[in-house]
Amino acid sequence: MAVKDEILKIFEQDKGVFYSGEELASVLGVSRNAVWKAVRQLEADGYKFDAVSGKGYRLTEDSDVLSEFGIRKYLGSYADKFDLKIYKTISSTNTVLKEMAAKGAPEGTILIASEQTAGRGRMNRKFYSPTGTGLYMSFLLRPQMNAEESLFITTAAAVATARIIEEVSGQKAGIKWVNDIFVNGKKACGILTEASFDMESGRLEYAIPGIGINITPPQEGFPDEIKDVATAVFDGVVPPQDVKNRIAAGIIKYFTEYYENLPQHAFFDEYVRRSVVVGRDITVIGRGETRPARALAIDANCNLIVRYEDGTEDTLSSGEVSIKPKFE
Ligand code: BT5
Repeated sequence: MAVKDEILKIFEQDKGVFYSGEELASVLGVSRNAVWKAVRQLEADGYKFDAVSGKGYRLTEDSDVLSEFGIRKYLGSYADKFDLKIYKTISSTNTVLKEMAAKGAPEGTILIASEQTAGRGRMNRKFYSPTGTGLYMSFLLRPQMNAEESLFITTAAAVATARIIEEVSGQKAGIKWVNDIFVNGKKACGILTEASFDMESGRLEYAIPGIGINITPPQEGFPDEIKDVATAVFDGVVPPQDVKNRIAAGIIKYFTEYYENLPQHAFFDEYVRRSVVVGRDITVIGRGETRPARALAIDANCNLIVRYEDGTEDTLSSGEVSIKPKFE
């Protein structure tokens, strides 16, 4: 492990506690100059330190930088199950993880980034992923299940994400069928699950749910194309300490609880309860047309049941159509 990482581990374990350069140098068996250099590198990565003469350095309580140790700290007994890879910037956590999956990376590999230069939504739409204000993460799963059951991976990820957003922010987190998390009537998070199937057996080779969350608004505001639909979990509110690591860890924990017992669909009731579309007027987009409808219910397969203006009813599966709530 690099000196920088070892030092970070010590500081993360005891945020707020002072360590002198001498102490760190002797614990790690390196020179004081190496410690000083490592602290400078960490500062360049965005960590904030207080340096007090006679006491040494401490990581300030409000240092909010994504890090492996920062996340592991909240994972408890789950920590050993995962291989966490943290990036300051990446093209797309889904794209890179797909490449790793094709080369045999194991289940439990998780990529987490502070910025994506080519973040993707469904159907190759863009997912705006600016630096420093969001959290972008993807899980590699290799479940023994067929295509139908794998659709619940997205649902489970949506409920896990909504739960932790609500827990850390105190804001109601709704789910817009099928994969968006809404806060205050706007989209604060999107989820894209991609999968690969074995042609012969029809079984899943891997599935990669990718989750993108706007934690705070970008400094320059959201771009024009999405400013009317996008929001951040903390908009006009100061986020609590260490919020990115807490949210990342919370998603990992809650999602894993659901994923390990996926056939039980323990997330289902909460998925329905959090729906922001059931009972509302929507527009159904797909199958070559756009039709006004009313969302009636979500069935046990997480399909959306709608009634069109002519009174006919339809069962929509996420693969076929998307919807636009009238309040968007
Ligand atoms: C999604 O697609 O919302 C899925 C987004 C998944 C992003 C994660 S981040 C980690 C992983 N790596 C990736 O490359 N992707 C995943 P969709 O339902 O198709 O919505 C896309 C639409 O959302 C766009 O056309 C915009 O209208 C809107 N949008 C784009 N960026 C947004 C943002 N940051 N916040 C809110 N809305 C956004």
